[in-house]
Amino acid sequence: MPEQSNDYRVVVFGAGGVGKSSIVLRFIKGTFRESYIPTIEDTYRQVISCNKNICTLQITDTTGSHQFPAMQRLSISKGHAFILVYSVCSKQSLEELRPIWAQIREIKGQDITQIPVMLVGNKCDESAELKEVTQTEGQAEATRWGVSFMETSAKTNHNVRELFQELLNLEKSRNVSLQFDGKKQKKQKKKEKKEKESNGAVSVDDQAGTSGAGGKDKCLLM
Ligand SMILES: Nc1nc2c(ncn2[C@@H]2O[C@H](COP(=O)(O)OP(=O)(O)OP(=O)(O)O)[C@@H](O)[C@H]2O)c(=O)[nH]1
Ligand SMILES: [Mg+2]
Repeated sequence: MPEQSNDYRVVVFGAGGVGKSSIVLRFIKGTFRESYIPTIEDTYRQVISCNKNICTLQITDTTGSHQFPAMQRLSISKGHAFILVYSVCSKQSLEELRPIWAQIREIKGQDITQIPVMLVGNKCDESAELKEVTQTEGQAEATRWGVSFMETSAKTNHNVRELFQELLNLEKSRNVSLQFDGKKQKKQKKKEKKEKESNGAVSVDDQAGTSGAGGKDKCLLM
């Protein structure tokens, strides 16, 4: 298959049950489910802006428990940016990310600080007595690894959009940004759209949505 240079590919890695799918579904669809359905592999697409042009943000939600080494290597080779998720309630889930981080470094063959990589401590809504990794410990590990860090909660929607925005901000080789409507921003975006249309710009419906990605979001073409 020919390389689609218009795609910006983000890969989400982490142990089983840490909340990878929950983060992605919260971001793409704005939903959260309490029940746990392990993932084989899902890909979601969202229209974003790249160098002031339309671009597809492709998010690959990987399996936490049945990752084939060859699949993992392929995902890393093809990926432009990486989200490494652990659960703040499991120190082991943080430790399990280390080999993936090392493999990203090895496969990309460049200074890891040049690649957008975010270490994410999910489930930060959980009560203090259940937590095994403090924010300070997570941040310290990220600093050692030379990557960025954030705590999130897919459940309460804490830092989820910020995570993707921040990840795109880390991209140095092109100017990628989220441009789709959040509910809160709808009015504002409508206003912007009107203004842009009157200036001759175009608005594009979200064409994406494999695996159930909702089709309501919009992206403004500059
Ligand atoms: N309290 C809390 N629970 C969460 C959060 N995110 C996910 N969960 C729960 O954790 C469980 C696992 O979530 P998933 O998103 O399926 O985990 P996953 O990392 O995709 O798991 P695999 O697909 O097996 O690798 C589910 O029961 C979710 O409801 C969170 O932020 N807070
Ligand atoms: Mg999953």
